[in-house]
Amino acid sequence: MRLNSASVASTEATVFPYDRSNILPGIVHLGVGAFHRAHQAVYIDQLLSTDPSWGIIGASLRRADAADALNPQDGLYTLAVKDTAGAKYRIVGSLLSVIDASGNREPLLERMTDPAIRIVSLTITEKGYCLDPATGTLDRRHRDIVADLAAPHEPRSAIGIIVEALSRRRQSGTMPFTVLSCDNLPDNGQVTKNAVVELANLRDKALGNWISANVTFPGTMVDRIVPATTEEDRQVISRITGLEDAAPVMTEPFTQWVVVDDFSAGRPALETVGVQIVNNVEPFEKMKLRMLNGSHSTLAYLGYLKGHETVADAIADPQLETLIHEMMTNEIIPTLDMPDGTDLLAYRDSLIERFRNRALKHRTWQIAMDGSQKLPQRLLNTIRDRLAAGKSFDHLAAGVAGWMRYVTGTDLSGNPIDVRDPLAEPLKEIGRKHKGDFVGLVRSYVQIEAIFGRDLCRNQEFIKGITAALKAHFA
Ligand code: CS2
Repeated sequence: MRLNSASVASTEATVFPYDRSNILPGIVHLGVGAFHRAHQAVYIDQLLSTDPSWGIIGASLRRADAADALNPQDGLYTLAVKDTAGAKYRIVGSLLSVIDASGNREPLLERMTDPAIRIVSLTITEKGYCLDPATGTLDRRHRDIVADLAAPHEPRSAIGIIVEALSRRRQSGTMPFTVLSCDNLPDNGQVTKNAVVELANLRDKALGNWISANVTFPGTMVDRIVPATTEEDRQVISRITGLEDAAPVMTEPFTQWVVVDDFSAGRPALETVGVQIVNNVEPFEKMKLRMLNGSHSTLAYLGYLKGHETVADAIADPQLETLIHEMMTNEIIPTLDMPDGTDLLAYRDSLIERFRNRALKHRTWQIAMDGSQKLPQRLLNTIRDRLAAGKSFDHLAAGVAGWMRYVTGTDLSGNPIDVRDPLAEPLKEIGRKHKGDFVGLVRSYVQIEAIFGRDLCRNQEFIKGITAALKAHFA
């Protein structure tokens, strides 16, 4: 039997504790992938019994699969929380439906102009923002942005969709929604604001000014490890709950959401369900991106190349464990400036424990994706700080060297790697050209300004460090 509003009564799993017929939509969420369903949607699920006005309407922008899987289930899905001690299953009810906007944006735009919608949140991954990764500003030459300027009422990019929806709200005299980025970008609120205002300005200065003055973009730090769901997970979860679920998600017990309190159109009482509401999210964001994501990417590239399929396998490799431990302790922590009371050594230890979670099959290949978009905030900015302080960065350099070796597109035995990255082709081309020549490889890669900026390509200390790491790990 398929999971849906009628069948849910028969499951053994824990079920959302409210009457769904009372729930009203208050949030539109762009990008209803596994991360959103295991993070924000779960926090909202926990508060709907006290405030039913914040139901979520999801939207998928690129593919129809989320809508196809979730709508026949009335938006319901199973959340499986797993660690080595066991698993807990819960049916989440906060996602009311999913708009398939992959072909036609109009139904989504109409929903976004509904005054009941007071928050538009996003998990569209780094590349979804159409930024220059090195500077974090809108890439005006991005083909989706070019298309959005040519046809602003039929936007392609998420940024274009937000601008168009805000423009319609302005025209109809409807108060704007808050734009809530939940992606792993440094300064995600401000970066999203800059991109939205810049695109709006290119359309119409008055619109840009209005957005700038009236729309808020709270910064957030989001954290929960959520591997992609596999067919096997789907089968196991359906068997356990007794209901066939085409869109379950699997995650770890840990979850964290830190949000700046800046919602112009009101917000749910997030603090009642464990969200940390702060005035300044920047230190938390930096801590998480550098410590967790920086380690994750390093484990992904070096781990993949050493033949480790999952993060748990990679961290069980004593050499990699030592590298990650030392990288965090000696090279990352000294670059962080945290509010009093933050114990960074305890944070480090908890991250290593989370990486060890064998119940999650988090593939190194999955994390290795889109490295060109991730490297600056995860590793390169930390290296910049180390260089400026005249300090060593050997372990961080190993992560960058791992990325360079990985994106050549051939593994250490000469087999092809399925590199998924917006820059995959040029990256592999450079790899082919400089096969076996580490010096040439580094010199060519660092010229990619979108990743390395204008500074690192000229920094001899940096180039020397990365070349030495490539030799040390791969010669
Ligand atoms: C991972 C993140 O796929 C990746 O790049 O590093 O998705 C990571 O699992 C989350 O940021 C954890 O909060």
